[in-house]
Amino acid sequence: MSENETQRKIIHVDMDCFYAAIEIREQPELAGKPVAVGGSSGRGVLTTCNYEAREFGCRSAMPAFKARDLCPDLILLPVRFDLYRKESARIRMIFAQFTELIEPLSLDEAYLDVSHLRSEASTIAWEIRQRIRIETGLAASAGIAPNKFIAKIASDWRKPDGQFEVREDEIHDFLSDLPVNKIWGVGKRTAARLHEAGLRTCGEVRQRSEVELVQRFGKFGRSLYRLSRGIDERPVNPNRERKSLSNERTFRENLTTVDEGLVELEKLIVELQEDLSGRHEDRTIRECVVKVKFEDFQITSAQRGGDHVDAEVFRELLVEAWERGEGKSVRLIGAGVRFRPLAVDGVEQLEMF
Ligand code: TTP
Ligand code: MG
Repeated sequence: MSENETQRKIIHVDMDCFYAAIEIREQPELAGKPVAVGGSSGRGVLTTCNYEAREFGCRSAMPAFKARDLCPDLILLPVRFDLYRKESARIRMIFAQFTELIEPLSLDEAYLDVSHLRSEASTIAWEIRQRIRIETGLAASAGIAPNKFIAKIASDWRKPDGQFEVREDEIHDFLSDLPVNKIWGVGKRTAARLHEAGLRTCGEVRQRSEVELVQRFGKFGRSLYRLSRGIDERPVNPNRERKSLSNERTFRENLTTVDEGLVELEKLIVELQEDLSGRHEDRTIRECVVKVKFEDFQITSAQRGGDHVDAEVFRELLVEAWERGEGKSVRLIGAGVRFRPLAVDGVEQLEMF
């Protein structure tokens, strides 16, 4: 970094076992016991569990029956999203007392840019966590670093109820042994491809040239090259909120019949459901969308209002989009959902407190 470039101070705050912590605060007699939230509705998986339950091996996204096998005394509570949204809004109001540059990632997580403040970033992080504890009774952890990528990883380092700072000159060592699946943008599928290429840690990725990474991983190779060196210039973007979630696939050979398309669509729906059950259960679906790209690169999409992933609706949308091609073959199919905005009810409800 050149001397006239000021170093950024980014904090990533992540609440500890968020839904479970709120439920335990509401029912203090549960403190110290293994508690999980979820399981009763939907596909019967935990949204989260407290650290007592984690000692038994219980985890987010685990089927409830399996969690009960691991921990027979587990107390399993129903999900109360309205309550969690309210708490999330309170926490965001606390962030706003420190900086306007807040980028929420989910109900319990946000990036804060505090570069413009005079105090040490770690002191600010500590104060934010104190305020959260005093005003909500909940524990938060924080990561402090010169960029978003490192700050987010660092917030996991001293969980629960802790914080960890990585300074510019510590980034290299911090990343050396970091598993590739922690790299921003690397999901299960990319991680598998990295493993196939013999790349398990950021340190190993660093040993490959940018050219090689781009050859193997396309455009994402360039990100890999940079992120594995801890270079991440993404700004903290206060208006960013995920508006949609989708999966798409480009086929090696174009598909010529809609029946082939429907087979591929089924796989995309399964992936979409997997992704949704991971991190987006707090979001309300507004619309289902199917995208089709034809042999001549013309793109069309068909959508319909709905509040869940309904396979039948997706199939109808695919047929609708497909027919617009009037016999053209298909290069790509995508399936996704659009969400309702998150923040609105949160901020407005806060007036009640
Ligand atoms: P996380 O921050 O991933 O988890 P957590 O806050 O429960 O625990 P940690 O102390 O490790 O941060 O997610 C925040 C909330 O999002 C979590 O309380 C419940 C919800 N969630 C799901 O609904 N499904 C999931 O698979 C995950 C990971 C989280
Ligand atoms: Mg959390």
